[in-house]
Amino acid sequence: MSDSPRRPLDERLAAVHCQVLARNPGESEFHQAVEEVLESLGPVVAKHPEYVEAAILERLCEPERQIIFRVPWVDDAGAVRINRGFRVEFNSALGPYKGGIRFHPSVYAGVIKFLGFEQVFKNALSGLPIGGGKGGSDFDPRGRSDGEVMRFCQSFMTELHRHLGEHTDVPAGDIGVGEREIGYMFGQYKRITNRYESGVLTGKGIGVGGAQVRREATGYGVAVFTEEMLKATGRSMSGRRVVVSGSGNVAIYAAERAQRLGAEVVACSDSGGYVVDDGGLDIGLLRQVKERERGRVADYATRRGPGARHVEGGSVWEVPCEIALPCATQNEITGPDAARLIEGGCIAVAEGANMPTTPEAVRLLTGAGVLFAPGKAANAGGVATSALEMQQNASRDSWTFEYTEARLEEIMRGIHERCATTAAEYGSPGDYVAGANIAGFIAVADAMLALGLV
Ligand code: NDP
Ligand code: 2IT
Repeated sequence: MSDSPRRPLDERLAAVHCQVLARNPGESEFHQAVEEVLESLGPVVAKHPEYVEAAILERLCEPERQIIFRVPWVDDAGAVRINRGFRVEFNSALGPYKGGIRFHPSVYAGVIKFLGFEQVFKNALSGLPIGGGKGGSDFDPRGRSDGEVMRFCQSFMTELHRHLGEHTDVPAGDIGVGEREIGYMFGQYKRITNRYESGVLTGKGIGVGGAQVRREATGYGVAVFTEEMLKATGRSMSGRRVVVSGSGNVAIYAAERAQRLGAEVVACSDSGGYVVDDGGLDIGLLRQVKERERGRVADYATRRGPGARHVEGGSVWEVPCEIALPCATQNEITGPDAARLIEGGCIAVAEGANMPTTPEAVRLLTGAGVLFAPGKAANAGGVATSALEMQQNASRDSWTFEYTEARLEEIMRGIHERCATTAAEYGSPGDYVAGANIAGFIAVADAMLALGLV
């Protein structure tokens, strides 16, 4: 649940909120994601009674389908293990359900539902024909051998495959799921169905139908969105001190693209601590340690030498910066972290992760005039490039890195523009949270109206 007093909701929205709390007890992340959207929608329901009459909000908050299943597998010692698998097919008004799969011990229904709910708006905002969904498991890949990960992925897909299809539901990666896991899942899907249905999963390796730039897309998109946001106020990233949290897929490529824009990226983290590298992160070394060796940021610091120091435990938000790019996980920037960022001279926060900033922190940051880009907008480059992968798979084509990157950048600039103009139109100029929520909502709501009560 949110850790700050909420703005009072319009009574039609308050009724939806009550119903969500009653129907989904204990799912605090889902409650938080819904509250944050409802808080933006007052001016929309006032202007568009047709959305209220058709119960669009009640329908949007109730997933179209939720699948929970047992995932049995055998570890390297021969012991039988059981995990829980999820796929929440949230909304298909705009296209097939689309969204990642997360493997992390913290996964439960509330996490998958918050992610699926966010995905609906994010995907709509991208302007591409994709609905929203999310999946995952409480499986912890940390310390598991390659064989164990493969057997887990195969068992997970043995159940999930019956719910998927290139026109039905198209998963991709998220925390704990990258090209390796997508490859094993696609292999199992192909074996069970006897179909080389490339468009059923995105984030595949380049050699098995994957798209150029998908690996880099989320992080690149975050940096491009941040630059657009700064540009709108006559500033830029160049020469500015940036801190990134996490050191996974999103963090690495956000850091790389920020460097290309001239920023000094001085810190990143993992769940064990953070590294400060005053010379600027060495992306080649970071990729070697994290992607190829599956190591820790502590290993990066050791290998990097005296310029870099590792701080065991603690929060990376202790490191002063002008631009903060949270790219690890939900609720990682708390109120006290936000206060520290403001004090340290932070001018912009862009969410690479999904919902990494608590409501209290968002309120503090925006209240202090810090530019704030919500994940639905800032991290949409990943799923947008997934949609480009689906497009290439459907036409049995493959595009160059340069062409795909140009498409991604055009999409990110379009999302920025849509957020900014929508926020201004609905009376909150400069409020990217309102802009993203309202623009995403209207696109889905109009599609739902057009499709009737289904
Ligand atoms: P990865 O698994 O590649 O990396 C996750 C990183 O975040 C790791 O450094 C991990 O550290 C850290 N992390 C994860 N959970 C926690 C936690 N509970 N506490 C502290 N650190 C944590 O995942 P991604 O980079 O793909 O995803 C990162 C975020 O970006 C997520 O919120 C995801 O939903 C979001 N996202 C991802 C997209 C994608 O295309 N992959 C697209 C859009 C958003 P450790 O290894 O120690 O766990
Ligand atoms: O949160 C996200 O947008 C993702 N994990 C990517 C989803 C996708 O389908 O590429």
